[in-house]
Amino acid sequence: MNVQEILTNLETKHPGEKEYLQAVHEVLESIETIYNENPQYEAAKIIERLVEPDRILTFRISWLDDDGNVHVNLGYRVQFNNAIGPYKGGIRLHPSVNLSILKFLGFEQIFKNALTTLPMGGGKGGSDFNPKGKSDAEIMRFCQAFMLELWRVIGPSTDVPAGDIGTGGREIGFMYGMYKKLQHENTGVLTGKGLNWGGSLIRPEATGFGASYFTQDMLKTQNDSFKGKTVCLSGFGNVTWGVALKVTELGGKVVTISGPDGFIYDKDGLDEDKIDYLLSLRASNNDIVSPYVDEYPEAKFYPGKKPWEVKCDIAMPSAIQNELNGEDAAQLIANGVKYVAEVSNMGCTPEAIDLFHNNKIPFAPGKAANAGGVAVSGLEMSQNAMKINWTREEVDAKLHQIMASIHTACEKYGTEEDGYINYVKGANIAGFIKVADSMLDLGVI
Ligand code: 2IT
Repeated sequence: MNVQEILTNLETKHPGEKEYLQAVHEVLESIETIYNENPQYEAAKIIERLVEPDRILTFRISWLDDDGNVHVNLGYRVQFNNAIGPYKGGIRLHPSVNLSILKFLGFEQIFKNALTTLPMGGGKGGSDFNPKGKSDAEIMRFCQAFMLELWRVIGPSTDVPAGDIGTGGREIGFMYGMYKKLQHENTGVLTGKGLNWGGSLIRPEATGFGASYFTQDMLKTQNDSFKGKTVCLSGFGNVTWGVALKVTELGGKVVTISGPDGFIYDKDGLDEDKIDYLLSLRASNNDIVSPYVDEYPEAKFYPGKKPWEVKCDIAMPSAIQNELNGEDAAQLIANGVKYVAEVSNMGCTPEAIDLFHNNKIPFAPGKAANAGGVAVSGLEMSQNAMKINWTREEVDAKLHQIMASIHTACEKYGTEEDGYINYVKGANIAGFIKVADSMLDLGVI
């Protein structure tokens, strides 16, 4: 079957799973030529096997709130592909979570993890539970109930979950505590753990730091740097915090952050104090960004709006999938944007990506730019397995080197005749070849 027929079949088999179909479509479009040139892939039905998860676990989670009321949520673990290593990927806790979203995230994770150079397969999990506004005790009861089901299918060499939207250090702690109790072991089966109990230095900042290093490499291809550049970010969680920290250190000026309630424009740019404040804002657990202007009255809050209307040199969407659409891209381009790097997974719609490509604006897809998070998760697994801890400098140097190698892979497979680097194509082809060739080696399983 050719790529188009496979896609049509998939649309018939999984109608309505729009995020999943969007993610598959993007990858298959990039690899079509390679696939057609290598008949061994078609003979082994590599794509047909790669686009369906190895298995999906769905379960019910029942938990009690502080008033004694019973709540019921849905839980999932999508074990997508383990050709190059144990399933690896985060747990998303957000009311929008459904199977389509977790399948898209799990599918993306296969290629992202392959790009890190570390031995990790792809997976993702989560629940439609909304952690916002919940007490610590409610979060704990939910996380324990979640792990009471999940523990059966995970293990340090089988499937290693981590954080994602709504799952941070606190949630990982409650989940890991319950896993250890059930399994009687200390093998570090989750990553993003606290430093005192098996975590790695730099893991909280890793996604943002990695994305900044990657963007810096992208700028270097144009003999450019972050110095003096105006940068628009979205989101205000861990990922945005890490990007803000590193971009500011590298000489960029971060002028926007955002939440579900709107965006903040701070013309003076974020500084160390403001970046620290981001963390406390996040810790308040209210999911609103507007209190920033109470603390820093010179900044402006734009309710219900996205930051992409602000003039900037570099846009780095860092919140959630499809947060930057065709209209936003057109506005950014009209305002003279020079570079775009997705820090969120699939942060840009296909229409937005087409516009960046057609205007020859260097555009980094999430699976390349945000791979630093899972890369340092992989380094946490290594440290746990060796029962040692690396220093901050050691982890940061390894992260830096991994991001540079991802950039080199994108350049190798994505450079077009006119010299423009199509990072989407480069990342998808590099990730696909590694996984597809591994699947060939491993036989039909
Ligand atoms: O999207 C991602 O790469 C993550 N949420 C991190 C996954 C991980 O296993 O650290």
